[in-house]
Amino acid sequence: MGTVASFDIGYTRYLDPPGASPVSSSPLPPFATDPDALLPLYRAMVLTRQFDLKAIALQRTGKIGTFASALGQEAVGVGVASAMRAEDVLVPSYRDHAAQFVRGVTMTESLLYWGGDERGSGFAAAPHDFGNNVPIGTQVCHAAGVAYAVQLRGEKRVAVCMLGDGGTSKGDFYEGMNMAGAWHAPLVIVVNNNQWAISMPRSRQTAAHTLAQKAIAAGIPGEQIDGNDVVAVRHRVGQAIERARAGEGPALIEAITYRLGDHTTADDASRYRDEVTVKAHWQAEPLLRLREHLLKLGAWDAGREEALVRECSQQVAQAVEAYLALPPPDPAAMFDCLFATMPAALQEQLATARRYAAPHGQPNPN
Ligand SMILES: Cc1ncc(C[n+]2csc(CCOP(=O)(O)OP(=O)(O)O)c2C)c(N)n1
Ligand SMILES: [Mg+2]
Repeated sequence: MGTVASFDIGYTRYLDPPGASPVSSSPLPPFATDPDALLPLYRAMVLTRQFDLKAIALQRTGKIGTFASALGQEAVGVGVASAMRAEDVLVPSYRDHAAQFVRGVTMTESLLYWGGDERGSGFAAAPHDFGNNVPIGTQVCHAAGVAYAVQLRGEKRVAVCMLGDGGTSKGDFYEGMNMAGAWHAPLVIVVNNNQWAISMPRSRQTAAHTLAQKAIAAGIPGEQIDGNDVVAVRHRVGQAIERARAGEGPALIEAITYRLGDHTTADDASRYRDEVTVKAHWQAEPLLRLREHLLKLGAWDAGREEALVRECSQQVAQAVEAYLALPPPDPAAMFDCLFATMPAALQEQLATARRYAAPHGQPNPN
C-alpha cells in the first residue's frame, strides 16, 4: 500500500515546568523577553485567580449560583485574548472568564452572569463578543457562522472559539469545524484540554492520540501547545489568528492544561481523582511558570508579587461590592430576546413572575 497523505501534529512550549527537558530549540518570541509585554499577562492571570477564589466563596454564601473556576487554566484564556484584536469576536465556553477579562469584560458583569442575571451576558467593552456558552460544543457552529459572516462582508476580523476537551466529542464541534474548513473562513478554535469533562478523564473520551488531529479531517491545520505556558499560547494562537486574518483559513489549537479545581461548585473532584496526581500538576501550573521566567529576567521579586496580589484582590472586592449593590433586574428581562412576539404561554409566565417578584429596583423580601 502506498501513502496518499500524511500529517504531523506539532507541539510548542517555551517556558518549561521545573524538571522538564526543553521542547523548543527555537528562540523565544520577541515579546517573551520584554517585561512590559509580559507583566500585563501575569497581572491578568493573578487577577483571574483572585476572582476565582472570591467567586467560589460567593457561591458558598448564596450570593451567586453555580460557578466554574479556571484554576490552573489561566494561561489559556489570557494567552488567547491577548493575541486578539478588539474587533475580533470571542465565542467562549463557561470557563473562559480569564479571556473575557482581557477583552474588557468586567468582573461585575461576570458575577451578574453567575448570579443568574441577564445583564451579565452583555459586555459594555466587548459588545460583539458572545456570552458564556453552556451547551457543550454548540458554540463552534456559532463561531463558524461568525467567521463566515465577516468573510462575506470582507472584514478583516477573526472569530476565536474556545471549548473544552469534552466538547470535541460532540457533533457540533465537527460540524462547525468542517464548515469553517470548507468555507476557508477566519476561525481559530482553541481546545482547552484540561484533561476532564466533569468526572470523565480525557483518556476515556476518545481513542484519538491528540485532540488537535481532529482538525485534519476538516482539512485545517491542528497543533498542540502547552496551555500552561502563556508565551506559547499567545504566540501560537496569535500566529493562527493572523493567518486567518490574512485569508489563509481556519486552524485548531489544542492547549494542554489541567483543571486543578472541581468542575464547578456543584462538583467534588476528590470523589473521582487522586490527590497525588493533582499535587503533581501544581508543579506545572501557569502562574508559577511565568513568575519563574520574570524572576530570571530580573523583572520580579517578592515585594512586587505581594503588592500585585493585594491590588488584584482589592479590585475583585470592588467588583463584588458593585455587583451586590446593583438592584435586581426587572423580572421581565428573562423573557426578552426569546421571541419577536411573545407566545401566550410565556405571557402567562411573565404575568406570574410580575405577581411574585419584587417590584423592579426593590430587593426581594424573600
Ligand atoms: C450538550 C450538553 N451536554 C451535556 C452537558 C453537561 N455538561 C456540562 S459541563 C460538561 C463537561 C464538559 O467538559 P469539557 O468540554 O472538557 O469542558 P470543561 O468543563 O472541562 O471546561 C458536561 C457534559 C452540557 N452542558 N451540554
Ligand atoms: Mg475539560
